[in-house]
Amino acid sequence: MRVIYSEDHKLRDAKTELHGGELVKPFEGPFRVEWIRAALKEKGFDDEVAPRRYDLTVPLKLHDAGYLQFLETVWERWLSAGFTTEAIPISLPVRRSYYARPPHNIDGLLGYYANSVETSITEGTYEAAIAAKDCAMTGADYLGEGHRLAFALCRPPGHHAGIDLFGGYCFLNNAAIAAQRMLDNGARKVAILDVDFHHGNGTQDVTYERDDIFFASLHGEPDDAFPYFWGHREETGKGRGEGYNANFPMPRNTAWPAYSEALEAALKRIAAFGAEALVLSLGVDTFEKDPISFFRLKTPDFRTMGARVAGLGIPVLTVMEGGYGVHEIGDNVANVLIGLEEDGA
Ligand code: SP5
Ligand code: ZN
Repeated sequence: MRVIYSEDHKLRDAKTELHGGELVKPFEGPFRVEWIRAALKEKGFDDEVAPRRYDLTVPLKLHDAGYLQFLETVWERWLSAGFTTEAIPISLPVRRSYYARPPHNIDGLLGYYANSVETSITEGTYEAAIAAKDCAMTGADYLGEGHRLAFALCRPPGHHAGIDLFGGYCFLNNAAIAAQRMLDNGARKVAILDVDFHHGNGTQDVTYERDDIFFASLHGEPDDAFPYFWGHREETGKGRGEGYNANFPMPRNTAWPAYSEALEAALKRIAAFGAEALVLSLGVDTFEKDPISFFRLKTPDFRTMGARVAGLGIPVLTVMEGGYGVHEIGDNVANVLIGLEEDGA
């Protein structure tokens, strides 16, 4: 299958992440995609292409215009305010912020648009995020042109990016943007299956009131895992979107047997929805050696995962999300793609 990759991901290379009370080297860095590309090449995925370029029409159907404006200008405004380091919010509108509105001050605006504060904004972050969503949109267009499978090697990831919120290393919701593009290309129903270890709170946010995008997420239970405040089973959608959101939280040390049961349940819901295409929001931070997560999947499990998803029998665009720390992330991603190419039925 084709791999869509942009060099522009390197434009985001943050030096800081707030972790355990310290500023550390970020878990999410350019090295991740280099490891993944190396494994893909070794496994024979050599059809790598650059993304096409798109304007903001599709992202504006999911994200708030003021938020996109903020992303585009925040770095320059941060420097103009006299700051010299990477941008980190300090004050957020939380409970009882009755009159919260976007402040003029860039320091305040940063908190207004944040859903977590480990994600420093740097020079080049916006440009990298734009290239990542272009990778996802290109993948959506390949499916529209008749390909059964494609892989958008997006970086930075996207599934924590909400309507007007960044965080969790995410800025633009690549997976949801791809799903929207598929709908704009003529699909009537698209599903997003999020297998990143962390709940896809951003994807849930941008799809929560919609009945044309079904969202299912398998993740560490919110009582114990980032992003903590979303991902409960009770979150099932709202308005016309009621019944079109399905969360599958799982406890510490979940391994393949229990994980695969949740996966089957999610796939059943997607089939019942009648999805014409699937966006697989792929984080491999469910791996047993992931440094910030607590599931116990093993490298061969990812191949089984891909094969089971292929069993849906619909076109699948895989969009890269998380997966950290160890070189094995490359083999784990490759295994999902190998599984997808098998007949999983
Ligand atoms: C795309 C994606 O996977 N984003 C994840 C962002 C998570 N950032 C916060 C991580 C905090 C982890 N704390 C766990 C400590 C383990 N010792
Ligand atoms: Zn994750």
